[in-house]
Amino acid sequence: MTQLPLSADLIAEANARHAEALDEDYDALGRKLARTGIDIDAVLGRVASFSVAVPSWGAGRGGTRFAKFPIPGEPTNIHEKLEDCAVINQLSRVTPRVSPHFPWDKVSDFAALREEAAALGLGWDAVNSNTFQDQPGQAHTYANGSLSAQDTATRQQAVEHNIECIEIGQQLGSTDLTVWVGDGTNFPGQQDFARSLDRYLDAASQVYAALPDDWRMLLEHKMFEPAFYSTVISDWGSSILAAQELGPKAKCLVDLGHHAPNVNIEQIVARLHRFGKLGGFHFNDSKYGDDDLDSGSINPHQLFLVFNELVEAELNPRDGFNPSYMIDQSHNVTDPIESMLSSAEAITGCFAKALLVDRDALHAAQESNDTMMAFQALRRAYSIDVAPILAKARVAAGGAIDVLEAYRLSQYRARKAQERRAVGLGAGIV
Ligand code: PSV
Ligand code: MN
Repeated sequence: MTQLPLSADLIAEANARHAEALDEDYDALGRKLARTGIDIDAVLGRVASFSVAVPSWGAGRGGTRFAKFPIPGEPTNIHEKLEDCAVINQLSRVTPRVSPHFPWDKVSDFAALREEAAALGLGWDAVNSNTFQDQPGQAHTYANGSLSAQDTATRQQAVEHNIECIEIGQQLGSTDLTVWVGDGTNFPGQQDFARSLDRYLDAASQVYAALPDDWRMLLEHKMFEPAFYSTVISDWGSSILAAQELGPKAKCLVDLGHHAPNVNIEQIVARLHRFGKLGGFHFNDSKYGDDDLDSGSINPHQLFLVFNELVEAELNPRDGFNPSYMIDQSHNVTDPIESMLSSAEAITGCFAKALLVDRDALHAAQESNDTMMAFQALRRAYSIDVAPILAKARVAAGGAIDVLEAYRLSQYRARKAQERRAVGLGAGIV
């Protein structure tokens, strides 16, 4: 029996106030799209089956290296985080899976945790290992690296932690392990570039060997932070080379914030797909670096162009194309539930716009070197307001027409502020 956190009546009452306007907007958009041969109900069907996972750690207020400003009612453990994720999914109906991070989300009984999530209408996405931080009582420090560390015992510890994550994931019903290491250097000469990569590959292959048959290992690259001179898996090139060396179950995961400024991320998506190595996506946005700002808040056009490539990839699948989509943001100044509701809408909206691209027109213009018409094929789709399609999909699944309005009406956070213990001050993480 699922027991969702918010009152269904409250959502229905809020929806009732917007239903007539939504029908009008949807019908008007349907007529507009029909003029170009697009069946709005077919697009609605595609949008209804789209989903993106939310990160357990995104349910808390993140922070920067300098500070964290907790809010009353913030979750303090995985149980409370699950409850918040259930709110996001109940309203948006597009985030039915949670991606856990270990050891942050460790509990003594994972079978019970799986049931707890199911009762909230949630499943599990990729499990994330953490060898970028030391834990209390840990035998070997990751200060000088983890999977690439010079010290054999440290590497072994990192391998064992990743294998433990796989075992936990099996109990939860996950099929992906996402591996991001903070390994790298802050000084020229600090480490030998080739030898540290060799050590990483050797250790990663031990983790790979422990993957069950139907599992994937998603390698997440990042060019800087916490290491600021070099990182071991710095870019999509290092990532795909490592994934190719490890084997078919190893794929690359693209986090939108993990690139040099102005890098053409949509082209990276196309390249990774071309070689059957695109395994997953972490959505966020940035202005300067790995800012972990809300998806689509700074550069929504880039998000659209990424989805344009993802839809192209879907139409030309290679190696069972099935990328894992996840939000990976840090919410420093907003209620994380509101940020993830807003981001889920931005992400789904870009997917919907990408579906509206007239692919025949785009491809014909590309083939005839008609630059302007190729660009216009994208521009036309990008400029369409797809909000009525998104809202219709949500309502049909029991969600809210206006997700933020319904969330605020529910007073969920204020209620949680009465029930939950306060989060302490300190520096942020993520
Ligand atoms: C690293 O910056 C990252 O994007 C990885 O996905 C981590 O697992 C996540 O942030 C949380 O710290
Ligand atoms: Mn990430």
